[in-house]
Amino acid sequence: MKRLLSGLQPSGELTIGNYCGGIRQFLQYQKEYDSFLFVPDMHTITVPQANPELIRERIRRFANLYLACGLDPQNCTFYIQSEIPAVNQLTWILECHTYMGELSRMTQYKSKSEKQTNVGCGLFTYPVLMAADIILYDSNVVPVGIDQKQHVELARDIAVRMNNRYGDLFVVPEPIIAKVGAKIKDLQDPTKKMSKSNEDPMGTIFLLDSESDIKKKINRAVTDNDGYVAFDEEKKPGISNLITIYAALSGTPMQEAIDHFTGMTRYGDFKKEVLEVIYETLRPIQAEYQKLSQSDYVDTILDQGRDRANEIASKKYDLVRKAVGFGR
Ligand code: ATP
Ligand code: LTN
Repeated sequence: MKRLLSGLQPSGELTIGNYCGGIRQFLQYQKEYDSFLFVPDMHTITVPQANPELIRERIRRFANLYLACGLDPQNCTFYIQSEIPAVNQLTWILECHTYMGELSRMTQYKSKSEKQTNVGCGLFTYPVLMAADIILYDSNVVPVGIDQKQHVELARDIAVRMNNRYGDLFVVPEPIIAKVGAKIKDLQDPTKKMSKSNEDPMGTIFLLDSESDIKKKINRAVTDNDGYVAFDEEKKPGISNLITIYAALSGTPMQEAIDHFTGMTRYGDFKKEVLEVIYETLRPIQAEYQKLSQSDYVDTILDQGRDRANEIASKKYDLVRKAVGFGR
């Protein structure tokens, strides 16, 4: 069975952008593959984090939320990245086979480093850690939003390079990008990606937002003064984003969603339908989350996941270690 792997870093609270581009895709594919989902906690400290306790709380919240969203623990190896020592060990070897030029071209590095004064080396080498996450388990496919595609392509290049140099060590992974909802935009600035670490919470809908907050955010979502609904990402980015959210969350094909809304003249009515779909998606997730967060069920699942992941990861690392000439 082919292997699928993905992760969402606990650098903020999960958003409907994460759900559309990352989680939803994972759920769709989890039964067709030997699926691995993990919480990349080590990626979180690539930018300064004020409070270690908050990271720990989020790791737990993320894990419970994945389960609440429908991650099937019977079908999926679910673990926390920092509990797998081989990922660090492999990262070092891969760093020595990755070029400065390659990492300098990563657009996420460029945009995130611009926002800081003292940029940590980890932000620069982050894509190598991500490559290690992927190729350590011989992952065939990696479902991600469009912003992570470049990183998965780098993982491919590194895998090919290592294979050419040392023989067939790794499976060469492929990204899977959602057809609809691969880049949900910020509600206040629909030219920008909706992101869990944006400063303005009005632009972002979080999976655990209350219905009254969601209503406020959708009602205040930036549109335009044209007075008609149509899909045009250049000229009507706000409206187009809301149509995309509707299509992605309801599972309606994009063209059908566009036809359904095109020509409506009352933005209030249009937004009401979008709002309903968001409520319908989040209600069962939030209810399940409340139940899960009152129990320790997640720990049992994460313990099992850690054990299986470690077994696979340590074997692979051992092969790589020998191939590069380490040890006696
Ligand atoms: P950060 O702000 O910390 O960079 P983020 O919200 O952009 O976080 P990531 O942790 O980088 O999210 O991404 C987790 C997954 O969710 C990735 O697969 C990513 O491509 C996807 N994703 C993130 N934001 C969106 C979005 N707005 N639309 C669609 N997919 C998204
Ligand atoms: N960098 C990713 C999270 C991530 C990931 C991975 C995703 C870390 N390692 C391996 C897929 C496969 C992000 O979403 N910010």
